[in-house]
Amino acid sequence: MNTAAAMKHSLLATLLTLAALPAVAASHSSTTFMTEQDINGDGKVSLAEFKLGRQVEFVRIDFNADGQLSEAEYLGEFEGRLMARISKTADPEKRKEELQRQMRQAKVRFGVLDADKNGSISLEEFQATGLRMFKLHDRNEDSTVDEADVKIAEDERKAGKTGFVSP
Ligand SMILES: [Ca+2]
Ligand SMILES: [Ca+2]
Ligand SMILES: [Ca+2]
Repeated sequence: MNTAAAMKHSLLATLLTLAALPAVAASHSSTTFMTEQDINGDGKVSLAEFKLGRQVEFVRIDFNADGQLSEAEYLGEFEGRLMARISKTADPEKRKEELQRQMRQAKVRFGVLDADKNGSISLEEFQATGLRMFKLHDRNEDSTVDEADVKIAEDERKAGKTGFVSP
């Protein structure tokens, strides 16, 4: 193991003790987002907490520990989770279709995350996309996603407004 990898592994060990791994991409529902990203269990998600969760996820996907997510690493990680999820689908034809469809979408997502189009996702690129998602949920812009933001979203929905994220 080289020094960078060794350092990364000790970082990973530290992060793993701090955080449960967010298993899925940031959700479009603020309530789900809060449940999934609330690492310390205080019922809200601070920006620092969210960034830490993203970093843990990045480190987990960065299999060869070079600080970049290659397309193979990104798609491979996604495929692993996808296979576990769709293994419940009994029909092999449907399973295959779903796999192909989801993998196409994952490839598109990789292209979006790789903002500078150099063929890999840096931590900065990974965090930038996460930050955009965080800001969508943090409606009152106090750098925390909590009940207050869900309340605003609910009020908006009652008023007939629909948005990219839901309560
Ligand atoms: Ca890598
Ligand atoms: Ca890039
Ligand atoms: Ca907020």
